[in-house]
Amino acid sequence: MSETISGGHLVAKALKAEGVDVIYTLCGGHIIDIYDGCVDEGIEVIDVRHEQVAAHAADGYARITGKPGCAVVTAGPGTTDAVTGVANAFRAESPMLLIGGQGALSQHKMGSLQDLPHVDMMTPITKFAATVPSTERIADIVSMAFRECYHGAPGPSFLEIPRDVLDAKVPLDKARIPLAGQYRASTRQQGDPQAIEKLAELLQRSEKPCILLGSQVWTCRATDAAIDFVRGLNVPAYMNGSGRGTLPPGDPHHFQLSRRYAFTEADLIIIVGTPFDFRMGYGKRLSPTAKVVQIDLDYRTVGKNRDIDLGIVGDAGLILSSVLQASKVTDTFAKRKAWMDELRTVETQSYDKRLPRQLSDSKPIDPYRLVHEINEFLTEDTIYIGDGGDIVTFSGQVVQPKSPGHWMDPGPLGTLGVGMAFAMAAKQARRDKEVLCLFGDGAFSLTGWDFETMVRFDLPFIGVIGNNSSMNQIRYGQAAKYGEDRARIGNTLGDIRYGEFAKLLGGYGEEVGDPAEIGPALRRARESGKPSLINVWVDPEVYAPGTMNQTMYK
Ligand SMILES: Cc1ncc(C[n+]2csc(CCOP(=O)(O)OP(=O)(O)O)c2C)c(N)n1
Repeated sequence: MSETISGGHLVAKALKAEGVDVIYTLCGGHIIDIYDGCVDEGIEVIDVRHEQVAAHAADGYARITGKPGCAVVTAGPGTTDAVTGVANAFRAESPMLLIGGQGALSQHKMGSLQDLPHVDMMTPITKFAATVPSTERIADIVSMAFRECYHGAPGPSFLEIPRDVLDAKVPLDKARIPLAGQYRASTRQQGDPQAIEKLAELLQRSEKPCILLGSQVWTCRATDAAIDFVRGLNVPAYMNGSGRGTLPPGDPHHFQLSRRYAFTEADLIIIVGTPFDFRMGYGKRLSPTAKVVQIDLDYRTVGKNRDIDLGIVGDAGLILSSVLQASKVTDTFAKRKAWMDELRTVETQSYDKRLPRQLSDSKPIDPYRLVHEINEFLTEDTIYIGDGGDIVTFSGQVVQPKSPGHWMDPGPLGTLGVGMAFAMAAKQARRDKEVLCLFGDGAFSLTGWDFETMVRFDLPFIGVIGNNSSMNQIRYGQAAKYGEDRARIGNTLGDIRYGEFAKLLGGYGEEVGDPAEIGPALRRARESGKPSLINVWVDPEVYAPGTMNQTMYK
């Protein structure tokens, strides 16, 4: 009799072929055979307290490692709980696979436990969503789902595997089992050579260029190419999303606070790997006389929401390298020195204006002081994660990651609750790194129970809560729109001592009310070697300028 294999073991073999070494999950009877397969293949199983966390962790794992992340959840409520994580990965262009259980095919539409139309639900927020129809096809369809994750800009895929399909055994020689490295090709695209020549010409003529290095610079692992580009052609660089940290703070080409000025004054604006969405004012805040060039992995993103002078579709690294090669570097350094100096002056003025707030000794603590202390505390090896509203808006202005790939935020879905999951994935994938996550108290309370998972799996990280006992970003809008006396509806939180919560769950915790204690408390958390929460009581009456400028409140 020929050797047989079950569906769950086929899933594990396909994951292994893809290089996935961990799955994030919350158990259910529909999916246990996958766990058993993971045991055989040496794939770690990290079980969390909420499926949203499992899906966010798979997203975070993909961002950190460059490999697709994988979450496995049970049918029905397990899959619906994971929807937010998949949606976040979809908007953030993060390649991950969610596998959901499903009732047995033999009981299709009979009202089995936890039966729901998962594929219909997932189709609009994935690049690929399908039911696996037979045990023999399981590993093949898993490999197909991974391939789909990398079509154009990356994104998530979803598969549901009915219980009888997953649990059945089939002869090993009847199933296609993909071999590592042999079932999908590189999708890196070089970009149209004519367009590359054209950009080189535009750069040659430009006196005041600037470049925005967006998340795809990290997705494409284009850091070196981007650095060579900006240094070789003397172009001031701004960074957003996962592109932050491409250049280290202090680098002569690293700019941040003068972005609006640069976008208004530049004669050439190159946007790399970030869409003209709300974060970019839909592209409307760029100088009307500047030449605008957009480089993106996704053809559909180029020229969306505003016209451009040149679009190039493809891999950020390959394109920036080719443009540099095609450029005749002559007197660009001398030519653009005045422009670089002009931007540096604007940058320094903004920084100096804000510095007194960053050094403020006031009590309750000014949120600017908190994010300043965090910025001072970060090392080249600290991965920084932001999860919250107003407090994270403050941090976006002040915290600068010191290395590429060391910044994680939810991305354009703006999902609260990603922080614990991203910390979990980052620490699990990179044990050599320090992980620091800044939470709003509102954001923390969405997924905070998974602090216990961090303890259980010995994943030390430094959690900082900017605690204002409110959902302040929303409260600001209510006050602005309806007046102070109606501003407290639906956004008030209890005064929770999260430092005690951390200790209760087996971690390290502290309460901080004195600004001078923030730095020492962070250092003690680092030294504890445990998952930690430093609960910092910040002034609830102070709002970030970014929050106050949001047009939806006006
Ligand atoms: C899952 C989710 N629910 C609701 C929101 C809307 N929202 C945006 S900011 C915010 C307040 C967050 O409060 P907190 O984390 O305490 O940060 P704070 O604004 O107080 O600094 C809310 C509820 C969201 N972005 N995501």
